[in-house]
Amino acid sequence: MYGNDFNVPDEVAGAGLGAGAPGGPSHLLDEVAAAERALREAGAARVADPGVAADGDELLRYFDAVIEADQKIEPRDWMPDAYRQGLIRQIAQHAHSEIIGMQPEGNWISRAPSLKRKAILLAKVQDEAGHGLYLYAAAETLGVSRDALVELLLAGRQKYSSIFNYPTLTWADVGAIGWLVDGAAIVNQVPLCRCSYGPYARAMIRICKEESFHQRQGYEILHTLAHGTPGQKAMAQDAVNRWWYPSLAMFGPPDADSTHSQQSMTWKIKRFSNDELRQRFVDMCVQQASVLGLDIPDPDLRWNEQRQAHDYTQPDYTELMRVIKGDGPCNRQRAAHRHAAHADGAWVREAAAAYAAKRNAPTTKAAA
Ligand code: BYC
Repeated sequence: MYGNDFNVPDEVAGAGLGAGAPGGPSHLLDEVAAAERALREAGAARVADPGVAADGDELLRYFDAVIEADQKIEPRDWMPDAYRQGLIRQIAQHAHSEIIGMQPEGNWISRAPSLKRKAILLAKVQDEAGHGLYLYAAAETLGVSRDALVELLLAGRQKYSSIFNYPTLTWADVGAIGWLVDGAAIVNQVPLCRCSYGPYARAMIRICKEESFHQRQGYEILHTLAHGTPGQKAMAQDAVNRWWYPSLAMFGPPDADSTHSQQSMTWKIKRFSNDELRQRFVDMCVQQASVLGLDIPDPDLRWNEQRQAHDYTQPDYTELMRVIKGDGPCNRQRAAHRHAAHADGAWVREAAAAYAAKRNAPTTKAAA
């Protein structure tokens, strides 16, 4: 079991965070493990290569056959330019999200309520930096440099997830981010472990294993607060009230307005639509919230027997678009902080480059 630093009460296990419970991280980790096995098997069984002399049509047929057979496209393989550019777009946005995503929680490292909480949060935020690095590395296999992607982020020409443009006002927000934001991230990212592009799929397997720990730490913070004083419980509820709809919006616009979903699903980059994943997330959270003793702030949330899923209120997609375009509560603050951190880190990049150059320089033999 990943990231379990406290004894999971029986009712929590039953609510989806315990081993194998449907929709919970352990269950999702089973999906990650299955994706990892499938990835190895796909590597061992390649569709017959058309050879170096193949022309455009043959190459496209080969590409389509690899996707059809659920095998992986690797950096050495020919791929349509739109597939390459689409992947660069998504992987870069994903990497930027991990890096910008360090800010809201980083805000609480120096104010965590105990040394243990501080150590856990520090490790978690550090993990997010690691995820960013795996993803930039995956993007680099498509022929774009990490420096170029970082420049595009700094210039505001590439996006990052809308969710990180909301403020963390109290310690309970750290719990709500772990439970809801990392929970949404897991639901969205587990299917990406089966993405048709090998380097992205491999990065996602490692990321999902770590995200499962992140969700648990958030859930445990909220569980503790919700079972503490009335003031602590109110603080936890307030955080859930503020993070619920932005978390639903993380899955993107509704399917009818999603520009990339159809092509992305044909190419098996995305495996499920935005709305399908959003529904899966809602269904997962309902039972977990009841164990926490916290309410999901949606008066219209109810089980629909016919659909075998919960009906729920959609997030405000006009707000999502506004936040994506740069007008969320914290967009300017996040961009300013990233610019400052990038400038502050210039000497580290220079020192690392100088050290690498020195190590790579041909050694000159000392004169006899
Ligand atoms: N925020 O056609 P659509 C984390 C954009 S990191 C901003 O449906 P697609 C974590 C979309 O990019 C979580 N932009 O797009 C880190 C597109 O714009 P462009 C990040 C959004 O790609 C630290 C346009 O709207 N996760 O969990 O098919 C600490 C139309 O959308 C958003 C990932 O990046 C949004 N919420 O589907 C804690 C996962 N939604 O590019 C936690 C990988 C949509 O045409 N990415 N847009 O200018 C994906 O799965 C997909 O890219 C999305 C969107 C589901 C996000």
